Formats: sequence, structure tokens, C-alpha cells
Amino acid sequence: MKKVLATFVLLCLPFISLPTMAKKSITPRQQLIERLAKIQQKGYMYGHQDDPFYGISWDWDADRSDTYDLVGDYPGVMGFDLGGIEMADEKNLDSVPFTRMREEIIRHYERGGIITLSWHPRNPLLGTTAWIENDIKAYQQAREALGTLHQDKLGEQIPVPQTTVHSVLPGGSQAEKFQLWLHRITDFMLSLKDSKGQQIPFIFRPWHENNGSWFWWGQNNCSDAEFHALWDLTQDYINVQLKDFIVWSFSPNLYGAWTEADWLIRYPGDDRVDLIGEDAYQWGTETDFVRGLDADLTLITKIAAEHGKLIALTECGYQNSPDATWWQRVFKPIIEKYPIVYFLPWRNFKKEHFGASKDAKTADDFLEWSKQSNFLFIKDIKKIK
Ligand code: BMA
Repeated sequence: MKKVLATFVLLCLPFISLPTMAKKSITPRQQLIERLAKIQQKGYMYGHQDDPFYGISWDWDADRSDTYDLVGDYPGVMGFDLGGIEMADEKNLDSVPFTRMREEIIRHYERGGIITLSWHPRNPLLGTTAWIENDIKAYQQAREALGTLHQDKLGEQIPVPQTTVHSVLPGGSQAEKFQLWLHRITDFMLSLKDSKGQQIPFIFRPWHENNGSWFWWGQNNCSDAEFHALWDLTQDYINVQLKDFIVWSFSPNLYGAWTEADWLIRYPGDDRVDLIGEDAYQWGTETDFVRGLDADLTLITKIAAEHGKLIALTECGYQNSPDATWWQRVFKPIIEKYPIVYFLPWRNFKKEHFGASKDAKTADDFLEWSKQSNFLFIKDIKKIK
């Protein structure tokens, strides 16, 4: 009898253990992708950049959040920027100490939240910021000074002045420095461990807004081939150690006039992207914003369905919320037409704020919207694993 039982158990073993094994073998990255898909079935999450560091009327208080102060809950998604980590700086480009950032990432993860990281690295060739337009004089001067130098050094096949992106690719004048930058950003990412010592999975959104030309990796500042090489170099380097923990987001900027073929030119590929994002601010008129965002989200929704990807508004907002009714009157009707999993207004920094806050003109409007059952904050997503 014992033998029969043993044989029976042995025969059943594959059936008993398979589901458990399958569950165990899923990586934290896949788990996060699946979690996002489940959340999307319930609605869309609120995200906010730099939420626990400062708000419209305060900065650096412990345990404070403009979102929490207004709606009584934290955003589902918190965004943090790693600009400065490449230089081994102690603080990021917006004066956030990296040690504090790490602490808040862990806290948010442990309260059931989702983390997204962006990176505005300095210009590795010219030593200026990530933004060409903000720094145009310094940029031009550095460019002129370097143009001839690189022609001498690298020969006539290299376009002069050489693009910054070209300079970081293998064989380029800044290739070695860029390896160090990748090493430093990877190191910081590797240091994101929860209190049990487990690596924290996150969404990473490098080389964003690439269809504009304000960043050194932007449309007119590198060729399509250079852009792809930059993406691949970055992803392949970081993925050596973190491929099971990163959900990769490709996020061009609001444009409003793409064809599918054009949009796909700089798309890194289905094997390289998990989430299709878009950064979309209302900088101009309401009509242009609504028309553009509607067109882009129609296209992105179609591409995402064809390629099996998630979609999100990875940065958004109307700076300083001049219109008290903007969230529900302008923004909500567009985003509710599409299967976005979250939208993330940029930081609330005194004179430059985008997110919800008691101190914003839009407070009542946002508070009312936040009570809608498909608008998700931490309490709504905590149990969705
Ligand atoms: C921009 C502005 C800047 C900031 C940068 C990185 O949109 O908010 O002030 O330094 O993002 O967060």
C-alpha cells in the first residue's frame, strides 16, 4: 500500500509542483509587468515626480506629500530622477540627496507602490547639462571648441562637429567616460533593496522625449542609427545585472502628427521595450493639447495592442495649474478614452508645479476626481500583486 501511495504521489508530482515552480520562476520584472496589466483592468494610477521631497509650499519635511495632504493617500507611482549620479554627485540635478532618494524608493515600494526612474545626465562630450536650449551659449562654445579637435583625432568619416551620442559609442572620444557613467547608474540601481535585502523592480525610462531636439540625444542631435546604438548600449550594460528587475519604458514627447511608420523609426524594438509611454504637457493652447494628445494616444494604443505593450503618460501636466477646472474638464476626458495604466505629473516645486496639491488652484477639482473608483492610489493597488 505504501508503495502504491508513493507511486501515486510520484506520478502526481509534476502536476502538483508545476504551478508552484512556474510561479517561482517568474522574474520581478515580469511580475511588475503583469501587475501593471492587472491594475490597468481596474483603472489608471496617479503618479507624481519627487512626491516625498517637496511640494508647492514646503520642502524637505519628513513624511510629507502634496498628494497625501490633498487626497489622503500616496500616488500609485512615484518618479525619481538620477541626473547627477553619473558624476558621482551626492545630490541629483534638483538637489535631492541620493541617499534620501534611496530611502523614499524603499518606503514607497514597501507601502505597495511602483517606482519609475528617469535620467537627465549631463552632456558627456561638452560638459553642459542634458538640455541644449537651456544652455545654448555654453553648448555652442563647447561645440565649436571641440569640432576641430575631433576632426583631427578621428578622421574624415566622423561628421564634424561630431554628435554627442556618437562620442559615447564604442570607439568614440567619450566612450570610456560613458562606461563609467553606466557603471555608476547601475551601481545606484543595484543598491535599491528592500528591508529583506531583495532587489526592488522598477520602470526605467531613459532617453525620453527623443523626438524633440532639446536633449543631447534628441531628434536633430543624432542619427536614427546613433539613437538606437545609444539605447542598446545603455540597456545591454545595465541589463547584465538588472535584466530581471527593470521594466523598460520608451517615451517620446507629445507630437500629434505621427504616422505609425514614423513613430516606429526610433522604437528600440519589442524585445527591448515593455511599456510605451508619452510625455505630454499643455504648453500651448488647450485645443492644440487636446487634439495632439488624442491623436498620439490613438496611435500609441494601436501600436501597443499590435506589439503587446502597456501604455502610460510618463510625464504630463499644465504648469502651475492656471485653470481650476483643467483636470476634469480637459485632461480626464482624453485619458479615459485610452487604456493608460498611469499618468505622472512632474514635480511640485514652488514656482514650477504640475501635480495635485492643496496649494494648487485645481485642488477641489482634483479631490473630486480622486474619489472616482477607477482613479487609483496606493490603497487601491496594494492588494493587486
Ligand atoms: C524639468 C524641470 C527642471 C528639472 C528637470 C529634472 O522639467 O522640472 O526644473 O530640473 O525637469 O527634474
